[in-house]
Amino acid sequence: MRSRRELDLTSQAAVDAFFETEQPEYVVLAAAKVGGIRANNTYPAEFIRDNLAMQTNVIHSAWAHGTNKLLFLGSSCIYPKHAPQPMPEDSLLTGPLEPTNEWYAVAKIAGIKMCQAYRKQYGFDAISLMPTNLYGPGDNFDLKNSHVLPALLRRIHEAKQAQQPEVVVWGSGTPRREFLHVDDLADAAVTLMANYSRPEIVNVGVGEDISILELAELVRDVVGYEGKLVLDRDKPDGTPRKLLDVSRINDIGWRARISLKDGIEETYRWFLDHQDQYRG
Ligand code: GFB
Repeated sequence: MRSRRELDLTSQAAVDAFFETEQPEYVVLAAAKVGGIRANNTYPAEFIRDNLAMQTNVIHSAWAHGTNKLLFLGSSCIYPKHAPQPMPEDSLLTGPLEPTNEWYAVAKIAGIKMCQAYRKQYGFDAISLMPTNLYGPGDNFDLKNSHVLPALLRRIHEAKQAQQPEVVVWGSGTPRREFLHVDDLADAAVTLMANYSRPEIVNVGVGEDISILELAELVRDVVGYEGKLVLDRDKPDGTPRKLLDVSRINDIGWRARISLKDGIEETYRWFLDHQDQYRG
Protein backbone atom coordinates (compact mmCIF):
# COMPACT_ATOMS: atom_id res chain seq x y z
CA MET A 1 0.00 0.00 0.00
CA ARG A 2 1.39 3.42 -1.01
CA SER A 3 -0.20 6.84 -0.63
CA ARG A 4 -0.40 9.28 -3.54
CA ARG A 5 2.58 11.19 -2.12
CA GLU A 6 4.69 8.04 -1.85
CA LEU A 7 3.97 6.71 -5.34
CA ASP A 8 3.04 8.91 -8.30
CA LEU A 9 1.10 6.57 -10.59
CA THR A 10 1.31 9.07 -13.46
CA SER A 11 5.07 8.36 -13.65
CA GLN A 12 5.89 5.17 -15.57
CA ALA A 13 9.38 5.10 -14.00
CA ALA A 14 7.99 5.29 -10.45
CA VAL A 15 5.34 2.64 -11.17
CA ASP A 16 7.90 0.36 -12.76
CA ALA A 17 10.25 0.71 -9.78
CA PHE A 18 7.34 -0.17 -7.44
CA PHE A 19 6.52 -3.35 -9.39
CA GLU A 20 10.21 -4.28 -9.60
CA THR A 21 10.55 -4.08 -5.79
CA GLU A 22 7.17 -5.44 -4.68
CA GLN A 23 6.38 -8.00 -7.44
CA PRO A 24 2.64 -8.06 -6.55
CA GLU A 25 0.83 -11.26 -7.56
CA TYR A 26 -2.64 -9.64 -7.65
CA VAL A 27 -3.45 -6.04 -8.51
CA VAL A 28 -6.74 -4.15 -8.03
CA LEU A 29 -6.50 -0.90 -9.99
CA ALA A 30 -8.89 1.38 -8.10
CA ALA A 31 -6.70 4.49 -8.24
CA ALA A 32 -8.15 7.25 -10.42
CA LYS A 33 -8.83 10.95 -10.58
CA VAL A 34 -12.55 11.08 -9.79
CA GLY A 35 -15.22 13.61 -8.90
CA GLY A 36 -18.81 14.63 -9.37
CA ILE A 37 -20.47 16.30 -12.29
CA ARG A 38 -18.92 19.74 -11.66
CA ALA A 39 -15.35 18.42 -11.23
CA ASN A 40 -15.63 16.33 -14.41
CA ASN A 41 -16.96 19.33 -16.32
CA THR A 42 -14.40 21.82 -14.95
CA TYR A 43 -11.14 19.82 -15.20
CA PRO A 44 -11.51 17.77 -18.43
CA ALA A 45 -7.77 17.87 -19.23
CA GLU A 46 -6.80 16.47 -15.83
CA PHE A 47 -9.53 13.83 -15.94
CA ILE A 48 -8.42 12.44 -19.28
CA ARG A 49 -4.66 12.86 -18.80
CA ASP A 50 -4.22 11.61 -15.23
CA ASN A 51 -6.51 8.63 -15.71
CA LEU A 52 -4.95 7.55 -19.00
CA ALA A 53 -1.46 7.89 -17.49
CA MET A 54 -2.18 6.04 -14.23
CA GLN A 55 -4.00 3.10 -15.78
CA THR A 56 -1.58 2.73 -18.70
CA ASN A 57 1.42 2.67 -16.35
CA VAL A 58 -0.10 0.20 -13.89
CA ILE A 59 -1.55 -2.22 -16.45
CA HIS A 60 1.68 -2.29 -18.44
CA SER A 61 3.97 -2.70 -15.41
CA ALA A 62 1.73 -5.40 -13.91
CA TRP A 63 1.98 -7.41 -17.13
CA ALA A 64 5.71 -6.71 -17.56
CA HIS A 65 6.49 -7.89 -14.00
CA GLY A 66 4.47 -11.10 -14.21
CA THR A 67 1.45 -10.20 -12.07
CA ASN A 68 -0.94 -13.19 -12.01
CA LYS A 69 -4.13 -11.17 -12.32
CA LEU A 70 -5.28 -7.57 -12.52
CA LEU A 71 -8.72 -6.09 -11.90
CA PHE A 72 -9.46 -2.71 -13.48
CA LEU A 73 -12.26 -0.52 -12.11
CA GLY A 74 -14.21 1.35 -14.80
CA SER A 75 -17.40 3.35 -14.32
CA SER A 76 -21.05 3.32 -15.36
CA CYS A 77 -20.41 6.57 -17.28
CA ILE A 78 -18.66 4.57 -20.04
CA TYR A 79 -22.10 3.78 -21.50
CA PRO A 80 -23.85 6.05 -24.02
CA LYS A 81 -25.96 8.90 -22.62
CA HIS A 82 -29.09 7.32 -24.08
CA ALA A 83 -28.23 3.64 -23.53
CA PRO A 84 -31.18 1.28 -22.90
CA GLN A 85 -32.06 1.04 -19.18
CA PRO A 86 -30.95 -0.96 -17.30
CA MET A 87 -27.66 -0.69 -19.22
CA PRO A 88 -26.26 -4.03 -20.41
CA GLU A 89 -22.51 -4.48 -20.84
CA ASP A 90 -22.90 -4.78 -24.62
CA SER A 91 -24.21 -1.19 -24.93
CA LEU A 92 -20.57 -0.02 -24.67
CA LEU A 93 -19.55 2.04 -27.74
CA THR A 94 -23.01 2.04 -29.29
CA GLY A 95 -23.67 5.81 -29.04
CA PRO A 96 -22.48 9.27 -27.94
CA LEU A 97 -21.39 9.82 -24.33
CA GLU A 98 -22.76 12.29 -21.76
CA PRO A 99 -20.76 15.52 -22.43
CA THR A 100 -20.17 16.45 -18.74
CA ASN A 101 -18.04 13.35 -18.17
CA GLU A 102 -16.92 12.15 -21.59
CA TRP A 103 -13.22 12.82 -20.80
CA TYR A 104 -13.28 10.50 -17.79
CA ALA A 105 -15.42 8.00 -19.71
CA VAL A 106 -13.02 7.91 -22.68
CA ALA A 107 -10.08 7.26 -20.32
CA LYS A 108 -11.99 4.41 -18.65
CA ILE A 109 -12.99 2.93 -22.02
CA ALA A 110 -9.28 3.00 -23.00
CA GLY A 111 -8.48 1.10 -19.78
CA ILE A 112 -11.04 -1.59 -20.61
CA LYS A 113 -9.64 -1.93 -24.12
CA MET A 114 -6.08 -2.08 -22.79
CA CYS A 115 -7.02 -4.97 -20.49
CA GLN A 116 -8.68 -6.76 -23.43
CA ALA A 117 -5.67 -6.07 -25.71
CA TYR A 118 -3.12 -7.38 -23.17
CA ARG A 119 -5.26 -10.50 -22.71
CA LYS A 120 -5.56 -11.02 -26.49
CA GLN A 121 -1.90 -10.43 -27.39
CA TYR A 122 -0.06 -11.58 -24.23
CA GLY A 123 -2.58 -13.80 -22.42
CA PHE A 124 -2.53 -11.44 -19.41
CA ASP A 125 -5.40 -12.21 -17.00
CA ALA A 126 -6.77 -8.65 -16.79
CA ILE A 127 -10.49 -8.24 -16.00
CA SER A 128 -12.67 -5.11 -15.85
CA LEU A 129 -15.53 -4.29 -13.49
CA MET A 130 -17.93 -1.35 -14.01
CA PRO A 131 -19.23 0.01 -10.71
CA THR A 132 -22.26 2.26 -10.56
CA ASN A 133 -22.10 5.50 -8.46
CA LEU A 134 -20.25 4.67 -5.23
CA TYR A 135 -20.54 6.08 -1.70
CA GLY A 136 -19.57 5.24 1.85
CA PRO A 137 -17.14 5.98 4.68
CA GLY A 138 -13.98 7.73 3.51
CA ASP A 139 -15.73 9.53 0.65
CA ASN A 140 -14.78 12.99 -0.59
CA PHE A 141 -17.18 15.50 1.04
CA ASP A 142 -16.00 18.59 -0.84
CA LEU A 143 -19.05 20.75 -1.50
CA LYS A 144 -18.17 21.63 -5.11
CA ASN A 145 -16.19 18.70 -6.49
CA SER A 146 -17.63 15.64 -4.79
CA HIS A 147 -20.35 13.28 -6.00
CA VAL A 148 -23.98 14.02 -5.26
CA LEU A 149 -24.49 11.81 -2.19
CA PRO A 150 -21.63 13.11 -0.01
CA ALA A 151 -22.29 16.68 -1.21
CA LEU A 152 -25.96 16.50 -0.12
CA LEU A 153 -25.10 14.77 3.15
CA ARG A 154 -22.71 17.54 4.12
CA ARG A 155 -24.84 20.43 2.84
CA ILE A 156 -27.99 19.20 4.57
CA HIS A 157 -26.06 18.52 7.78
CA GLU A 158 -24.59 22.04 7.75
CA ALA A 159 -28.03 23.55 7.04
CA LYS A 160 -29.41 21.69 10.08
CA GLN A 161 -26.55 22.94 12.27
CA ALA A 162 -27.02 26.52 11.07
CA GLN A 163 -30.84 26.23 11.30
CA GLN A 164 -31.20 27.36 7.69
CA PRO A 165 -34.77 27.20 6.35
CA GLU A 166 -33.75 25.64 3.01
CA VAL A 167 -31.05 23.71 1.17
CA VAL A 168 -30.14 23.85 -2.53
CA VAL A 169 -30.19 20.67 -4.63
CA TRP A 170 -28.50 21.05 -8.04
CA GLY A 171 -30.41 20.48 -11.26
CA SER A 172 -34.03 19.48 -11.87
CA GLY A 173 -34.02 16.65 -9.30
CA THR A 174 -35.37 14.25 -11.94
CA PRO A 175 -32.16 12.43 -13.08
CA ARG A 176 -32.05 8.89 -11.75
CA ARG A 177 -28.97 7.27 -10.23
CA GLU A 178 -28.04 3.95 -8.65
CA PHE A 179 -25.86 3.98 -5.50
CA LEU A 180 -23.57 1.16 -4.39
CA HIS A 181 -21.89 1.05 -0.98
CA VAL A 182 -18.08 0.70 -1.18
CA ASP A 183 -18.12 -2.44 1.00
CA ASP A 184 -20.43 -4.12 -1.55
CA LEU A 185 -18.03 -3.08 -4.31
CA ALA A 186 -15.07 -4.55 -2.39
CA ASP A 187 -16.99 -7.80 -1.96
CA ALA A 188 -17.80 -7.92 -5.70
CA ALA A 189 -14.13 -7.29 -6.53
CA VAL A 190 -13.05 -10.26 -4.38
CA THR A 191 -15.73 -12.48 -5.98
CA LEU A 192 -14.57 -11.58 -9.48
CA MET A 193 -10.87 -11.94 -8.65
CA ALA A 194 -11.62 -15.47 -7.42
CA ASN A 195 -14.15 -16.60 -10.05
CA TYR A 196 -13.91 -14.63 -13.27
CA SER A 197 -11.25 -14.65 -16.00
CA ARG A 198 -12.83 -13.37 -19.21
CA PRO A 199 -12.35 -10.34 -21.47
CA GLU A 200 -16.00 -9.22 -21.21
CA ILE A 201 -16.61 -6.39 -18.74
CA VAL A 202 -18.90 -6.94 -15.71
CA ASN A 203 -21.35 -4.38 -14.26
CA VAL A 204 -21.58 -4.05 -10.47
CA GLY A 205 -24.65 -2.32 -9.05
CA VAL A 206 -27.64 -2.86 -6.80
CA GLY A 207 -30.23 -3.22 -9.59
CA GLU A 208 -32.41 -0.25 -8.60
CA ASP A 209 -32.21 3.51 -8.92
CA ILE A 210 -33.81 6.62 -7.38
CA SER A 211 -34.26 10.22 -8.50
CA ILE A 212 -31.92 12.92 -7.19
CA LEU A 213 -34.85 14.55 -5.37
CA GLU A 214 -35.77 11.23 -3.70
CA LEU A 215 -32.12 10.86 -2.70
CA ALA A 216 -32.14 14.37 -1.18
CA GLU A 217 -35.31 13.47 0.78
CA LEU A 218 -33.71 10.28 2.06
CA VAL A 219 -30.59 12.17 3.16
CA ARG A 220 -32.82 14.80 4.81
CA ASP A 221 -34.57 12.02 6.80
CA VAL A 222 -31.28 10.43 7.88
CA VAL A 223 -29.81 13.78 8.95
CA GLY A 224 -33.07 14.82 10.63
CA TYR A 225 -33.34 18.17 8.85
CA GLU A 226 -36.75 19.81 8.71
CA GLY A 227 -36.12 22.61 6.20
CA LYS A 228 -37.08 22.76 2.53
CA LEU A 229 -35.24 21.36 -0.50
CA VAL A 230 -34.92 23.94 -3.30
CA LEU A 231 -33.87 23.02 -6.87
CA ASP A 232 -31.19 25.08 -8.67
CA ARG A 233 -32.09 24.43 -12.31
CA ASP A 234 -29.09 26.40 -13.59
CA LYS A 235 -26.84 23.51 -12.54
CA PRO A 236 -26.40 20.60 -15.00
CA ASP A 237 -28.45 17.41 -14.71
CA GLY A 238 -26.00 15.14 -16.52
CA THR A 239 -27.19 11.76 -17.80
CA PRO A 240 -30.98 11.41 -17.42
CA ARG A 241 -30.71 7.89 -16.01
CA LYS A 242 -27.89 5.51 -15.05
CA LEU A 243 -29.06 2.07 -13.95
CA LEU A 244 -26.84 -0.94 -14.60
CA ASP A 245 -28.04 -4.31 -15.83
CA VAL A 246 -26.51 -6.57 -13.17
CA SER A 247 -27.66 -9.93 -14.52
CA ARG A 248 -24.12 -10.97 -15.52
CA ILE A 249 -22.69 -10.59 -11.98
CA ASN A 250 -25.87 -12.06 -10.45
CA ASP A 251 -25.29 -15.14 -12.66
CA ILE A 252 -21.73 -15.36 -11.26
CA GLY A 253 -23.38 -15.62 -7.83
CA TRP A 254 -22.98 -12.09 -6.44
CA ARG A 255 -25.60 -9.63 -5.20
CA ALA A 256 -25.35 -6.28 -3.32
CA ARG A 257 -26.39 -6.54 0.34
CA ILE A 258 -26.34 -3.05 1.89
CA SER A 259 -29.59 -1.07 1.55
CA LEU A 260 -29.30 2.60 0.60
CA LYS A 261 -30.91 3.73 3.86
CA ASP A 262 -28.53 1.64 6.02
CA GLY A 263 -25.57 2.75 3.90
CA ILE A 264 -26.42 6.45 4.20
CA GLU A 265 -26.91 6.11 7.97
CA GLU A 266 -23.51 4.46 8.33
CA THR A 267 -21.87 7.07 6.07
CA TYR A 268 -23.48 9.88 8.09
CA ARG A 269 -22.08 8.40 11.32
CA TRP A 270 -18.64 8.26 9.72
CA PHE A 271 -19.00 11.85 8.55
CA LEU A 272 -19.96 13.00 12.05
CA ASP A 273 -16.89 11.28 13.50
CA HIS A 274 -14.59 12.92 10.95
CA GLN A 275 -16.23 16.26 10.25
CA ASP A 276 -13.37 18.39 11.56
CA GLN A 277 -11.52 17.26 8.41
CA TYR A 278 -14.21 18.69 6.11
CA ARG A 279 -14.57 22.27 7.32
CA GLY A 280 -13.37 25.05 5.04
O1 GFB B 1 -22.57 12.21 -8.48
P1 GFB B 1 -22.77 13.21 -9.53
O2 GFB B 1 -22.04 14.50 -9.39
O3 GFB B 1 -22.34 12.71 -10.96
O4 GFB B 1 -24.38 13.48 -9.60
P2 GFB B 1 -23.02 11.84 -12.12
C1 GFB B 1 -24.85 14.47 -10.40
C2 GFB B 1 -26.36 14.56 -10.34
O5 GFB B 1 -26.77 14.97 -9.02
C3 GFB B 1 -26.81 15.67 -11.30
C4 GFB B 1 -27.32 16.29 -9.08
O6 GFB B 1 -28.12 15.40 -11.76
C5 GFB B 1 -26.77 16.88 -10.39
O7 GFB B 1 -27.58 17.94 -10.89
N1 GFB B 1 -26.93 17.03 -7.86
C6 GFB B 1 -27.79 17.63 -7.00
C7 GFB B 1 -25.67 17.21 -7.39
N2 GFB B 1 -27.12 18.26 -6.03
C8 GFB B 1 -25.80 18.01 -6.23
C9 GFB B 1 -24.62 18.38 -5.51
O8 GFB B 1 -24.62 19.07 -4.52
N3 GFB B 1 -23.44 17.90 -6.01
C10 GFB B 1 -23.37 17.11 -7.12
N4 GFB B 1 -22.16 16.64 -7.53
N5 GFB B 1 -24.48 16.78 -7.84
C11 GFB B 1 -20.59 11.06 -12.30
C12 GFB B 1 -19.49 11.31 -13.26
O9 GFB B 1 -21.75 11.46 -12.93
O10 GFB B 1 -20.76 9.73 -11.97
C13 GFB B 1 -18.27 10.56 -12.94
O11 GFB B 1 -19.26 12.69 -13.31
C14 GFB B 1 -18.52 9.16 -12.44
O12 GFB B 1 -17.53 10.50 -14.12
C15 GFB B 1 -19.65 9.08 -11.47
O13 GFB B 1 -18.81 8.32 -13.50
C16 GFB B 1 -20.00 7.67 -11.10
O14 GFB B 1 -23.70 10.63 -11.59
O15 GFB B 1 -23.84 12.71 -13.01
